[in-house]
This record gives sequence, C-alpha cells and structure tokens, in this order.
Amino acid sequence: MKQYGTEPIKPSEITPEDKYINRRQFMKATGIMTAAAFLASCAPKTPAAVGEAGATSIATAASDVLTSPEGEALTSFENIAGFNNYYEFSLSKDKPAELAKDFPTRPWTVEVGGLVNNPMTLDIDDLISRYEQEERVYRLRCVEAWSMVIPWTGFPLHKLLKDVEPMASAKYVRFESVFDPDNMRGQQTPLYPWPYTEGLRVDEAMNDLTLLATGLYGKPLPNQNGAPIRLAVPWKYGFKSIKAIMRIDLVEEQPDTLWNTIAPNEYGFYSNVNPEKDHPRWSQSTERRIGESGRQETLKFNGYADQVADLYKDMDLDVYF
Ligand SMILES: Nc1nc2c(c(=O)[nH]1)N[C@H]1C(S)=C(S)[C@@H](COP(=O)(O)O)O[C@H]1N2
Ligand SMILES: [Mo]
Repeated sequence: MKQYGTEPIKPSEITPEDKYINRRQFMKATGIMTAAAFLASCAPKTPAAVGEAGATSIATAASDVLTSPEGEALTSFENIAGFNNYYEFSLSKDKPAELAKDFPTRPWTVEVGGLVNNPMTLDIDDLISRYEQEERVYRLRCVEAWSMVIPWTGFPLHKLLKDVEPMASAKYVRFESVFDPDNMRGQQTPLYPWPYTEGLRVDEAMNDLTLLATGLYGKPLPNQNGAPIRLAVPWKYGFKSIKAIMRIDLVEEQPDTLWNTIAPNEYGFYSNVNPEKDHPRWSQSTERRIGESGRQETLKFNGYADQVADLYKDMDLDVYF
C-alpha cells in the first residue's frame, strides 16, 4: 500500500472509531485514503491514484461538514495549511505555505536532555515509530483572536518525558525550534531572538492534553504547520504551540520564551486562553473561526477547563496570565 510521506503508522489503523469523528464521513469528504479506508471502500482505484485524488478533494470539500467529537465543524485542510503564523518564514499568513515548501525536514534529530537521568537523541522517524500515533481533534485559539479546529496526529508529551526520567529538580520544560537561516529567510533578520523558544511548567507538560503533533488530517504535518514535529497545547494561545522542535530540555527555572521576551506585558509565560483578560490592544472575549462567518464567544481555557483548571487553582490568573 502507498504510504503518505514517511509516516510509518497509519492513524486509521490504530484509532478506535468511536473516539474520533465519524470516520466514513471524514474520509468521504476529505478524500483522505489510508490503507484501512481503501480496503473498506473497495474503491476501484490504485493506491497511487488515491493519493493524488486526496489532495484535490480536500480543497473542494467545503460543503461537507466534518465535525469534532464535540460537534464543532473541523477547519478545512486548505485553511489549516494555508493560513499560518510561522515567523521564521514570513509575517504574512498566506506566505509560509509557499516559502516552507522545500524546507528540509529530513534528516532531523530531536534531543531531549537537561535535568533528566536518561537523555535521548532520537531520529525523527524513530521517534514517530517509537510512540503510538493517535488522532486528536483540538481547538487552536491564536492570541490574535482567530481560531481553528484541527485533527492532529501525534502522541502525548508525557510518554516521552517519562522515558527520559526527569529529576526532581526539574520544574519546567523548555522547547527550542530549529535554527536554519539558510532555509528560513525570516531568520536572516535580527527582528526576533531566534531560535523560537517556548516553555511549560512540568505539570502542564505532563497533562494528557499536551500533544507532540506529527501530522494532521491523517497525513504528515505540512511544513508550514511545523513539520516534522510541533507542540499542540490546546488550552493556551497558539504561540505556545511551538513548531519544528529540535531540542527539549528539563530545567529548573522558568525558561525565556520568544513572545514573552519581546513583549512581557502582552504575552505572558502561561498564556492560558482567557476571555476575561483582554490583550492590552484588543479584546479576547470573542474569536473568529477561520472558514466560518461572524464571531463566537471565547471559552475559558479554550473549552478545556475540566482537564486543566486544577493546574492553576492556587494562582491569580490576572497576575499569571
Ligand atoms: N517556531 C514557531 N512556532 C510557532 C510560530 C512561529 O512563528 N514559529 N507561531 C505560533 C503561532 S502565533 C500560532 S497561532 C501557531 C500557528 O500554527 P499553525 O500555523 O499550524 O496554525 O503556531 C505557533 N508556533
Ligand atoms: Mo498565534
């Protein structure tokens, strides 16, 4: 069977049907054909032809409504892969798709170290096959007050952290993106403190929602979405979900992060989605869902309060924003 890109595990083969969106509807509307779907449909197509068809039918599937387990419409592949914040390539959201097209994501190694008993350096393909890849549909809420609903493929960060055995002194996790100015023209300017860095408290990093994403819509991650591996932390503003990760370190002190370093009064270290705490320059109470009309209410913790509110029960979220 044809496999997409280098992804060794086909998510459709490992995701229980009831845990995901209506898979048959999803496959029909997106044209994504994994091996299981191909067999199930008994379509008289060759696997090679299926891959081609997939790309076009995604773009034309706008009238089909695909929903998340919570019943929200998924953002189309076209919008997820065509409207990006990726400052290493461009400050314009329509440019990363084109500018990142040839960005080299192989070979790629991810180093996990710092305050751990068992540091690891893993080739990206070994990393992806080492951890079972799951599909999870998450909302993504950018601090700029737009949002999407994205069907990610990936695995929870806690699985990787458990394997490196954090020391008791480790209080935070620091993430670092690739530094590759030859291939990322945005990094040729000193406008931002490259490489992009982010951080989480260890208990946030261990929360089951915190995902290392390696794909979306059942396909390997498009370069513009942070290939080959990026974070998806759904209850925090989008900039916490760092792309193209090469280093993960367990550290004792709260790490410097790119946006918090540039404008600490506008972008907090925590950056939990909070409709009650406005950005100094705009309201955070509503958001625009990309691909939909009008605006909708922004939810506290982006709708994930049940899973994460306890992490902050002793904190003043006005101070620790
Ligand atoms: N390395 C890196 N990671 C990044 C960014 C970036 O510019 N560089 N942008 C962030 C912002 S502001 C958002 S909203 C999300 C956007 O992810 P998407 O383009 O996959 O929707 O990525 C985040 N991760
Ligand atoms: Mo963002």
